[in-house]
Amino acid sequence: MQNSIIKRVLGTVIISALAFSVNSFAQTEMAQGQVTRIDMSTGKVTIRHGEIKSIDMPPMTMVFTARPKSTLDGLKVGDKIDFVAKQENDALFVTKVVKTSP
Ligand SMILES: [Cu+2]
Repeated sequence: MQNSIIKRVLGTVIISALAFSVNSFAQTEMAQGQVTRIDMSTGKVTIRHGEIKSIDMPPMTMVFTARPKSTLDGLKVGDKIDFVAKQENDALFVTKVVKTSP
C-alpha cells in the first residue's frame, strides 16, 4: 500500500520533470514574430521577427517557406507568433507556428 503510493508520486514527479525539460527546450528554439504577408499558394510567409538565436539571425522582416504548407493553416496577417526557423543550405523554412495573439 505505502509502496504503491510512493511509486505513483515518483511517477508523477518524473513525468513533470520530463514535461518541463521538453518545454524549456522548445522555448529556446522558438523565435517571436508578427505575420506581415501570407501566400498560401506558394506556402510562403513574411514575418517581422525578433532575434532568432537558433540560426544566429538579428531582427528583420523576411520571407520564409512553410514546411509543410499546412504550418500556415489558420494564420492571418497581423498575427503575433512564436515559430521555429530551420536553415538548410541557403534556404530558410518555418516548421512550426504557435499564435500568441488572436
Ligand atoms: Cu531574418
